[in-house]
Amino acid sequence: MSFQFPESFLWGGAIAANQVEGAYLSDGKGLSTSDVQPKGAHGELVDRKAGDYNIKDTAIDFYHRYPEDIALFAEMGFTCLRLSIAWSRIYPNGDDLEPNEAGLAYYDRIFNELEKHDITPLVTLSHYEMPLNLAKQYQGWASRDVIECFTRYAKTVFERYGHRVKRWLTFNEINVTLHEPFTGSGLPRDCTEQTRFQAIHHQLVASAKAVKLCHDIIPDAKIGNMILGAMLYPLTCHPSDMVKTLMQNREWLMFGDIQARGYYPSYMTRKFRDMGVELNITPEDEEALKETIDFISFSYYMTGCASADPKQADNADANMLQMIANPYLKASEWGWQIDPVGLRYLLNFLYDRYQKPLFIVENGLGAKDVPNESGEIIDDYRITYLNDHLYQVGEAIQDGVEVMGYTSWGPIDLVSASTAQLSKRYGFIYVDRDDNGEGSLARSRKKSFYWYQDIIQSRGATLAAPDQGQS
Ligand code: BGP
Repeated sequence: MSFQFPESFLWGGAIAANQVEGAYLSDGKGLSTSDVQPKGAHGELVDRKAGDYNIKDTAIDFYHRYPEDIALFAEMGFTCLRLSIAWSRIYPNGDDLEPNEAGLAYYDRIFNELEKHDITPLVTLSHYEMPLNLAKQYQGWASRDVIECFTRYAKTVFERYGHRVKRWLTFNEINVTLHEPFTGSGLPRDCTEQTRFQAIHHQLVASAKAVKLCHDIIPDAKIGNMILGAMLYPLTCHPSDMVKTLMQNREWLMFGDIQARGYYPSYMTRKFRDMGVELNITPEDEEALKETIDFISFSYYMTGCASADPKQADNADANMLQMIANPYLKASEWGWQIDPVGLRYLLNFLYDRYQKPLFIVENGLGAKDVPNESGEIIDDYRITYLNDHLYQVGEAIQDGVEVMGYTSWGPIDLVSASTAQLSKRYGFIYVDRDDNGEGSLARSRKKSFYWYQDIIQSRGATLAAPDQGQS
């Protein structure tokens, strides 16, 4: 690609506290909802008992090894690291009135380290976890009281880190409550639609209030939302498939529509009526929602199809949800359909819809990596995946889309959110640890490490034109 990405484009990777840190009870941290999901978001919930096992208790021990890991990110040339703060490190029970100083001090150390390497932090306030106490005592986001707990937490971290953290996101994949209500909102899986949408409403109000706090406390910061980009194409060009696709895409678009425009879109009136959902929206909520985000961020792993034909069942795994498989696409080992061109499509689509800057804050390939006889990981499949997606980002920029940056998911191997496997590896950096927790935790560079280093250094000029399949 002769095209170079703009100089201001941020290059890096994305991690989440509960998938890398470990140290799940250190320095006063409280239990989080992630701590009771030892098999990941798709698995069962457990009560924590002394001595029981959750791979995330240690994860990849980023809590202690962050200087080495951040140095490796810097070696690749990262200008940005997306990370999350574990809410339960700062407010162990969620409803505490005073923050936990040891938790705050930990993230000071992380930001010091990033500063040392000139890496811009992009911080998610809540990435698939909340203090467990809030889920147990308040029914998670079903309770309006949680809005205040969250805004207290957001205010604390904005005040503490605002002088050095200028890029923020509110909730990771805020639409996930539709698919995994416990992971998204601390709600049981069998909650009613009424409860689910009321919880989502509370979360949207909390998000908007955090945006306002951020604007007031850190006027030179930018804060975005974060959506699981679940783009569907019509399975056929039958008009009924078109309408079905429109309706299904609105399920995830609703979140961005509210966060970017400041009010519920009119199409939700009929949807709520059809579902029998009556939301309690106060005049204060309506006022709060008016504070809109500065940019849109999203994760992108796959696309799928929608069909009005009831015989067409969802047959492809797609992150936290399921979709109808697209016959033109191949899938990853975990069944997620790989669609680089869809990323160009989605970037254009979202920019047309919102006219706000976009940030791709997750994209990557989960794969089983097997070291060769010399102990090296030759992960050409990952290089191809990332190359082809980044190539399409370049195309979208040339289409006129304003793209702030790209943080690949899991620049270092980490614990999978959906299945809690470490063998589902995304990293440029290999971590010696298996699904049973065996291994030295030593880090090593994969072939993709050097590839990404080169891409960042050339600002995308060395991306290869996709040579087969889609272009
Ligand atoms: C997104 C989550 C991440 C991450 C990623 C990959 O949904 O925001 O936390 O884990 O997907 O998913 P998985 O880890 O299940 O492979």
